Amino acid sequence: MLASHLSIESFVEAVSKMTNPKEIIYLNGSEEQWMQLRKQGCETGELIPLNEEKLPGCYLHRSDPQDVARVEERTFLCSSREEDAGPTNHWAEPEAMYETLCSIAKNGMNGRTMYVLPYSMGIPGSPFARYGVELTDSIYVALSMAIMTRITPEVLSAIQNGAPYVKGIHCKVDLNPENRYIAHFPEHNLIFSVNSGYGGNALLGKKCFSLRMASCLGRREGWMAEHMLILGVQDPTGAVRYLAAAFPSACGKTNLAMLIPPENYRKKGWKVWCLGDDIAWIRPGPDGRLWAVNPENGFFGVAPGTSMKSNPNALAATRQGTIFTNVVRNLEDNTVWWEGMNKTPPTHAEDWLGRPWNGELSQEKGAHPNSRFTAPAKNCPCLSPAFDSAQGVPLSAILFGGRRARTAPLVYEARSWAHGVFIGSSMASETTAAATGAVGVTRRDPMAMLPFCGYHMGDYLAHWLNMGRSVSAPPKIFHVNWFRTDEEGRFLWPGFGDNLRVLEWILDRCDGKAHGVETPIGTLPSAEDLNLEGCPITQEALASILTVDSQLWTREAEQIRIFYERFGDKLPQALAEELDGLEARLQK
Ligand code: OXD
Ligand code: MN
Repeated sequence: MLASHLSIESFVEAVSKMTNPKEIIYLNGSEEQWMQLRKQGCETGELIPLNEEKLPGCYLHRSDPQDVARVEERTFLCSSREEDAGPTNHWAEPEAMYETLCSIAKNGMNGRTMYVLPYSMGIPGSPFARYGVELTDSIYVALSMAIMTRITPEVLSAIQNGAPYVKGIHCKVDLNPENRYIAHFPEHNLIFSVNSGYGGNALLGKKCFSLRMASCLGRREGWMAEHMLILGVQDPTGAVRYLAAAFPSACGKTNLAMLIPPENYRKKGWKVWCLGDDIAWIRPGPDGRLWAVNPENGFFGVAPGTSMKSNPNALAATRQGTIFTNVVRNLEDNTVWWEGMNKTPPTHAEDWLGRPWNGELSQEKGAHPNSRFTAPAKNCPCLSPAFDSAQGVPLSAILFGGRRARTAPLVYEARSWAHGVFIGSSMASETTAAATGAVGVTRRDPMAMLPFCGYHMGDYLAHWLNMGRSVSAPPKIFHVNWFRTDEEGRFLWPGFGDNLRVLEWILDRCDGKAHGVETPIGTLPSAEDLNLEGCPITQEALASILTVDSQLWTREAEQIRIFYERFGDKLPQALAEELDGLEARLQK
């Protein structure tokens, strides 16, 4: 398996020898096979069918209670040289890790079926597309991959005819957290995941392939794999411009990607089109711009907080053909519920663990904070007509952002591409429930890729600088923060649809039309530069989120300097200079 290319038959044979499944089934994407799998999933209890009228084709899945999020501590990069994994990844020597995993996976599929999933990330046959084969013993994983990727007979024949593919082994074994490993072997084209069934650890096309392995491929081949949403903003003239945005997990990528414009914007004809909510593959186009596609085919979204108010498009996307994981089951009508869906929790229900749950009276949350929906992209009412475009969409702007209660203002524009890379490299956010570990701790998360970069972060930042230099019309870079709070912890900016006001300023800046105020950290709008007609915000709150506090920023710069020390001599000189420049401007 450590050979970089194996025929699919040899791969399947080697894994089946090791894991010893009772049978092997190739999945070719036919509806008949999916139906059969859903039926079996219901028989084994992996899936609970939901109300066919209200939620046609939808199922509830309950994961093992100890297997509910990505496990960064147990995620490894197995490059032959430790320095290629860098200081922000856990490294393991490939041969030794491979042996460990083989011994854990030995007979690990005993009594279960091994499913062979040949899938494409991106439109099969397009220049962006890359193929993978996941071997899994989980029906839930197979059906989720059916939603999240493109599985067609053509992909299998291309692979059988020698097209390169990433090998993926996923084996639940006995879900023992002590023996859980998510391991990547970039030089061997292999992902090996054992003892987890959670999406981010087990749907190997997602984080493992489309970010960790793809970031390595992109570096070699001159493109980028990023943790970004992609959206199109249509203005009243009908012109659509595209933006990509990197925010850490559970910081509102899905909400921004599916934004509904405020009423006054809607009346004028503004529309927002969703192309993706989590991953962007970005390449230089022949016109000197950067072009992006979403390699996925569905949304693996965080359920809590998704409501008719916060994101009606996401809610609509979950109304059919969706798998819900670890949400509340409403026993009155066999539908689902989660915190933040509405103010009327069901009173006759089961919580995410399947225990009886009485919404109003219960002290405990009904849905797990990282409960999820896996929904087909085609269900989304605002899915962009360009979603299936083989060459992707040209980017006008790239946004970085996170949850920052204090330091970062609502929005600011980078002075140059290199300064933008500096902003992305030093972005920080308060942690969420999407990964195990403490929630609410501020951590630096360059380009929101800290858990997902498949090689040395210093080399990754150098790749970013090179990509900007390689095109004549790179997108402009901005930083946004929807999460500023007051002393009592209340959000100052209304967020959601009102974020379009910020996007409008950003796009006008890209066109050289909008005014901005230069500050030491970049260019900010003044209150008059934003269209605030009908926006529920006070002048005082607005002034606060459009202010750069030099004291906080001086501390921020000190912290960035400490963070940068981790990269040693791999830190690109241009970024060290950007940091010096920021400090000098702050001192002036
Ligand atoms: C995700 C994540 O699931 O970032 O998208 O954790
Ligand atoms: Mn993500």
